[in-house]
Amino acid sequence: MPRLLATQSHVVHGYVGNKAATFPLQCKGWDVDCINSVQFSNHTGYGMDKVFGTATSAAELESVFTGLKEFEDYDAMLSGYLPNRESVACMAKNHADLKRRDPSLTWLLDPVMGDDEELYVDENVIPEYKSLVASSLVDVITPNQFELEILYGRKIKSVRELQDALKTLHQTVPVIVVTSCSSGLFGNSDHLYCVASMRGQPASIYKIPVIDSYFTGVGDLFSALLIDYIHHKCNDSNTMDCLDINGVLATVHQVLAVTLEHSPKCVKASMGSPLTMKQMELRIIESKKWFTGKTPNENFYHG
Ligand code: PXL
Repeated sequence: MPRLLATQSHVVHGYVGNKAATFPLQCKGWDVDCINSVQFSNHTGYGMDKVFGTATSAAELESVFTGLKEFEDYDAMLSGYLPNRESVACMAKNHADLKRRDPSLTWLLDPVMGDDEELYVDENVIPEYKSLVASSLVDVITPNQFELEILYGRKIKSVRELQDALKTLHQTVPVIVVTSCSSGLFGNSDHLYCVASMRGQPASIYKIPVIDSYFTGVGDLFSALLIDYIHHKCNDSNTMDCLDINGVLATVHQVLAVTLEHSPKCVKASMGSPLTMKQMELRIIESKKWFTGKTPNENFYHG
């Protein structure tokens, strides 16, 4: 059974971070070890005054990593939301140590910093993620366009500039998936555009119809399914000859469809509204068949 270490949020109620990633990965046959970067009552979309709990301090994270030294036969590592510079630095040091000891391990870093021009972590995490991305240790990154621009150090206003950014970051990172690009880049706001790029190959664009609601944890589910896909792709055929993430996107899309099916009709979730947030929590358990069965065949490939 492949073993994965995941360092990201824990919410007691709902499905973001490790709560969104663990069950799908377990369904796919992974033994998942979770380090919780925070323990919150619920995700922050409920409203900042409705989030209770604490972030794990860097000293506490370090202590957990120390205890894990006994069991470090991981095949993959994943990280997501970490709230401050100290926690990012602690994850970076410990994940890097594991990767140096076993370079065959697949390392996916989601450089969670913000979206739509807004940072939602401390600004001083930026240099930590930049130096990690430059370390040549990370195999896969999954920034959104805003995060890609931060890592690249420049705004991206055209597909040409996007290609330049990917080329620059590919100097140190073999696989980059830009999870959502601004509609300005591809010119259609009814769709979300995702760009998957492997070093030395042309990037692929995927076009996904936007579901007009507010889902949280979708990126965490996506990165979990992506690391499963990439790990098997590399290990089953011993090489990564192409990167086709359609199956990953189609599975995420099915989870959103299941979530909508289970929500009261005519509810449109909005930030800061606890009732609608609760109704739109990802229906991870109800989506089990999409993690265990045949990959859905909806096609989002755009070119
Ligand atoms: O990636 C989603 C996420 C993770 N962790 C926490 C969050 C959210 C989204 O709101 O609040 C704590």
